[in-house]
Amino acid sequence: MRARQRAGLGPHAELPDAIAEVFPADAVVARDVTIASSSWGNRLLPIHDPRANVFPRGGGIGQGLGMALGAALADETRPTLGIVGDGGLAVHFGELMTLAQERPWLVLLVFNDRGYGVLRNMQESLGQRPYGVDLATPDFAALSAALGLDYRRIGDAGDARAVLRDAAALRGPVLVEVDLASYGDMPAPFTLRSPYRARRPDAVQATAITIPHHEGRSS
Ligand SMILES: Cc1ncc(C[n+]2csc(CCOP(=O)(O)OP(=O)(O)O)c2C)c(N)n1
Ligand SMILES: [Mg+2]
Repeated sequence: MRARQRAGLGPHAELPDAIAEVFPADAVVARDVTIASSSWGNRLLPIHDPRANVFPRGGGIGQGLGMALGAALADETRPTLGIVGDGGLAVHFGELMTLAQERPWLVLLVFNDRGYGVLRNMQESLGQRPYGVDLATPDFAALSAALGLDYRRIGDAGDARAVLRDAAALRGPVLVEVDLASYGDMPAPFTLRSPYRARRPDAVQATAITIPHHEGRSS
């Protein structure tokens, strides 16, 4: 299963390998709901301690940075890794100011595909034109500089190990952008099975709706 999972990731398979190599086995990995989590973060990262595995099972985007901050502030003896998408991070951009203020040992890995990637992929897989999924995204280097945060960029699978090692060695907050425009795509775009597929007009089946007759009631 792991081999099959990896085969679908192409150059992205380098990322869980690099994380497992660079971060201590008991480092918390707090993940937002993003393609990086759904495709490999929740599936291929080895978890050695259940307390190191933080993920919002309810599926709401935006909580990742807050959870990573809490974990990093609770244990300052080792680095914490946060995995977020550009869209999920935007929901709680203000938490970046908490990161800049409290300065925990947190590597915040931001997957920047300039949009709600998983929704864009789902729309395209349904033959639709992307709608409402291409987001205005900040210049993360400039944003980090404005907040006094260290910044690093991963633009290629070959960068991943060295950049993550350098970032984790800073012993403080650092925003690491994975620039997906230059990193390269997965062999097949990642999608979730759409609950709407069955509801397309050509797939709708007539359903008899029966309204129960309340026998014996006078009204
Ligand atoms: C609060 C909330 N709003 C909307 C959604 C629907 N949703 C699921 S994934 C997603 C895209 C998130 O974008 P990003 O964080 O950039 O991750 P990407 O899919 O691009 O990897 C959205 C909007 C959600 N899960 N939770
Ligand atoms: Mg995105």
